[in-house]
Amino acid sequence: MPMQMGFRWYGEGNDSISLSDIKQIPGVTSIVWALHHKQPGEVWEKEEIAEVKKQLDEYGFNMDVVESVNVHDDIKVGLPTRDKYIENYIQTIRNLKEFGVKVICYNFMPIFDWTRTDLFHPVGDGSTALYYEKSKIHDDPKEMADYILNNLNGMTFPGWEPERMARLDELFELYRPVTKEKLWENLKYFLEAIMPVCRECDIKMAIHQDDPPWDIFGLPRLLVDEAAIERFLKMVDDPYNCLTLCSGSLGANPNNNVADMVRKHCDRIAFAHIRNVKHFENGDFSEASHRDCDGDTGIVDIVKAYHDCGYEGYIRPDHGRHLWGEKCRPGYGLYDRALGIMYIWGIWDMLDKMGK
Ligand code: DNO
Repeated sequence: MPMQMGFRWYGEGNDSISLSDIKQIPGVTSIVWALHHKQPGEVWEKEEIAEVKKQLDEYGFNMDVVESVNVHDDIKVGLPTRDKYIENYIQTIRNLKEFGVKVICYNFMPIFDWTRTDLFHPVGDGSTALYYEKSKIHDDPKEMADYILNNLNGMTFPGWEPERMARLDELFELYRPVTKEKLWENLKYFLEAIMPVCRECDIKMAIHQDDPPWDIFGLPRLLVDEAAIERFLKMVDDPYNCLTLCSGSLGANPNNNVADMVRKHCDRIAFAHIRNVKHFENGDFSEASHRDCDGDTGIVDIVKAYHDCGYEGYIRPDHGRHLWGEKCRPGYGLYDRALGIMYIWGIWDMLDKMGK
């Protein structure tokens, strides 16, 4: 069995792309989905999941991968109320099991999910891409949150819930005592509490790395490099404690060698995000097409590493550029991600043919 190709979709009425569009991209079998109206900490009810299943069934897609079931801030901060939210998370896992879900992608980033300073930066060929300007991140987090919320083309974005962004002062206050070590402890507490249920339900928890992979606005970020990944996997050494290995997040730091990480941790990677990043000397970076030479991430080497280790897990193109005037959620247009899929298949099929 080859790797299983997925495509992230934000749901009926919540995405500019239809399932029928996605069906026409070669080799996509999984829709990477979520209940995007849910706040972190809420239980995902069976009736709500069943609704999505019905939509996916119509096109013959599976719903094996959820991205994301977001973790409530009280769990990350380690408040006494965390146990209640962990109970809810466990109930969600049990409900997802009923529908055959195999992998839950999540993150443990404080307050902000992925962070960019420009959502539509000109690439130079008429397309635009997500961009990170290092010097802008020392300023006001509120300004950045406002910029992101106002530039989502009228769409929502997980991790940037307006309800949470409206409470930024309160959230920063809440995280003030949370050192990096405390955050590691809280992550361990969370995982140890849910692992027995994951085993019982045969659902892998697959953590996404911090994007960008360094502290921002004074907030600690954990999953940033090989040493952190090693620590994470050993900390809770369980086959259900896995990675969503994101080449783009890790690749924002030129010292990270993602292909080496694939070779080293292949058996603990449940889900792969493939994305290319181009670095500038001053520390800024731009997202790039999946083509190897358009960025510095080493896409061919990474896909080859997955192929060499006989990867049978889920994979998806991560962000794409915005092409041909498409109006879409930043990073999540149809065209460039479809091109990315064909590039990944191209490498994979060639390696198959060569018997490598
Ligand atoms: C960015 C995504 C992340 C990812 C979450 C997982 O586009 O890869 O936002 O979904 O961090 O919880």
